[in-house]
Amino acid sequence: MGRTVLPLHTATAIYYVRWSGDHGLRFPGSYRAQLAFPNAVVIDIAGDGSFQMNVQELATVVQYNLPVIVAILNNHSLGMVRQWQQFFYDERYADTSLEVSPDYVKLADAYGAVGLRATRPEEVRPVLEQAMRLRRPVVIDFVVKMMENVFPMIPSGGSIKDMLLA
Ligand SMILES: Cc1ncc(C[n+]2csc(CCOP(=O)(O)OP(=O)(O)O)c2C)c(N)n1
Ligand SMILES: [Mg+2]
Repeated sequence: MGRTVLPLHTATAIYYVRWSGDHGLRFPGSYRAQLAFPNAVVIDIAGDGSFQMNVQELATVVQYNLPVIVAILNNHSLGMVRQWQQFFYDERYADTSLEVSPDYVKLADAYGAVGLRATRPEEVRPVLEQAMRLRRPVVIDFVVKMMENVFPMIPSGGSIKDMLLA
């Protein structure tokens, strides 16, 4: 299950974060949080791969008009696994490319949600502000580079002293 970043009792802002559990669970988790705290700003910070696991739940958020914001960090890749292949498997990439992906703005629109996109750093803040003002189900496609890596990481089987920082 996704992990909330802020303690739930604050209930003004709830974020579900990337890599915090099984693929696909954060989106349903985030709209349940929204149901429990209707006035909170709920943001599901999702990988593109993870979001695609339960994308059909867009129908639920639209049906119940839950103003959840899905912020997709779209690297067109199962990035964590790709990063593992890069560092520990001699760049032998297998089954981690999501080069063929849906257009998330059109997909949101097709479900009756709002689709927004940011492709440059200076667009991040305005697009988030726009999403928060709408109080409707929103999907934001934050387009990032496929080969951008996430640190720190600990190689599998390693301990905290083996942590890679860059
Ligand atoms: C149901 C399930 N299957 C497989 C995994 C293993 N797994 C962890 S991260 C990851 C890739 C994540 O891809 P994406 O959601 O696009 O996030 P990114 O790493 O690219 O930011 C996978 C397959 C998982 N966590 N849950
Ligand atoms: Mg990804």
